[in-house]
Amino acid sequence: MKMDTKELTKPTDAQRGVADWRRDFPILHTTVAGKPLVYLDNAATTQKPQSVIDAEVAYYSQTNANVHRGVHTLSQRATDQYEAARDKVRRFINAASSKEIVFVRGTTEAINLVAQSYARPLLTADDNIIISAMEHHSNIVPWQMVCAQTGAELRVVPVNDAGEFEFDVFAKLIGPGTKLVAVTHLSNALGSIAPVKRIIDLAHSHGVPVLLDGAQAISHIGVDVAALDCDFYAFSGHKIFGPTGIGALYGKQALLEAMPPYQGGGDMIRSVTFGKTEYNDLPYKFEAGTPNIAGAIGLGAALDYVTAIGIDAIARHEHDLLAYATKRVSAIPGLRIIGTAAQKASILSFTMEGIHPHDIGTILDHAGVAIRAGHHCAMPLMQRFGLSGTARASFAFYNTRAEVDALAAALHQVREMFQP
Ligand code: 7TS
Repeated sequence: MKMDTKELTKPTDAQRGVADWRRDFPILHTTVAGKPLVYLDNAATTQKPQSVIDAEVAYYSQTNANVHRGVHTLSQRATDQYEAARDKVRRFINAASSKEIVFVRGTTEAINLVAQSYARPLLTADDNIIISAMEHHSNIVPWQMVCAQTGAELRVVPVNDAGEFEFDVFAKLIGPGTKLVAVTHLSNALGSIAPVKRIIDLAHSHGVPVLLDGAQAISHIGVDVAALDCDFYAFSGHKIFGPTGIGALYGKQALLEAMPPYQGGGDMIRSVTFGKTEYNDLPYKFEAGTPNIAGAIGLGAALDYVTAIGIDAIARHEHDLLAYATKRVSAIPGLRIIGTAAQKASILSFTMEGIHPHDIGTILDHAGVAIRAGHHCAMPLMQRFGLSGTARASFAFYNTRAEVDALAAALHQVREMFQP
């Protein structure tokens, strides 16, 4: 995050490439309120490149059939494409086997699956689950539900004033009753990157598995589940330039093998009689019913797209953008950045003195600048900072310094409008 002023005015190689990347995204050339769209709400959902749109259209216009159940040509083709997409997910996160990749609706469903199939059968009233104070509601509520079902305790690792995971407190909270640690890899509200490798190593030294909520991290940080040695990793396709309604849960094979199915229905069985049902092999045991076939194929196309650019090039460009944006908005009187962790990516959350975040968001919309305002589905975190919400600009690799300038100019306008 530290760079001198000269660096901040010099275009980087990545910025020269960004013009090419932008051409791949039709929606980036649209206008809002008569102004060119400046899309800075990537943490909520990302835009889709033409190759992802084409993959879905091609599937529905040339292949559409159900998977795993037809001998006819289209069904076999659909099955091959769906399973090829699973293998793309496996490669993207470096999992050992495609049996470890379960297609789900998204991060939310992945976490609920682990809460109900892994945690619920294990937990007793003497046990606990550990999360952190910077979790999205998706990584809070499923654990509250399973704690209510079993009598287990939910323990919360605090964050410091910069929004950093307090590792020393974590080391004190983990103990013999801890059955799972579930933390976000990258906070959607602050941009803090959690010290996930240290968390996993310490948890494993206590024999405790770790789930990482990768909803945000997946499109900004290279994820290698083998190197991390995490036990579960959850992410959503729509946050990595893929379709909505599709995501993946990675789970270590031995853990998934031992877990009961999450839902019952077609595809997750090997044989059914009214007396007894035998479940299917991994990963189908966790994929009851007709899946989101087109979505999985679209996700595969999105991962191909990101791989072609390279997550390292993406991270470099976004690091530059975040540093530039941080500097530009810091010059605005009364603006306070929320989340100043040393390890940070892609997210700039802030408040402006005397101005409600929703007013900031509405005025920016009139300038064609899309940001999110509110609690970002992280109400406990907002309470930690004594706020009802923040305004949040969140970046993707297709954003530019010119767009950061548009954001800063619109924020200056906001300031002027609210000047007494
Ligand atoms: N976890 C994190 C860290 C997230 O940022 C989100 C979505 C989720 C889980 C849930 O993902 P889903 O795809 O299952 O809905 N975050 C946001 C956001 O920041 N603004 O809108 C959605």
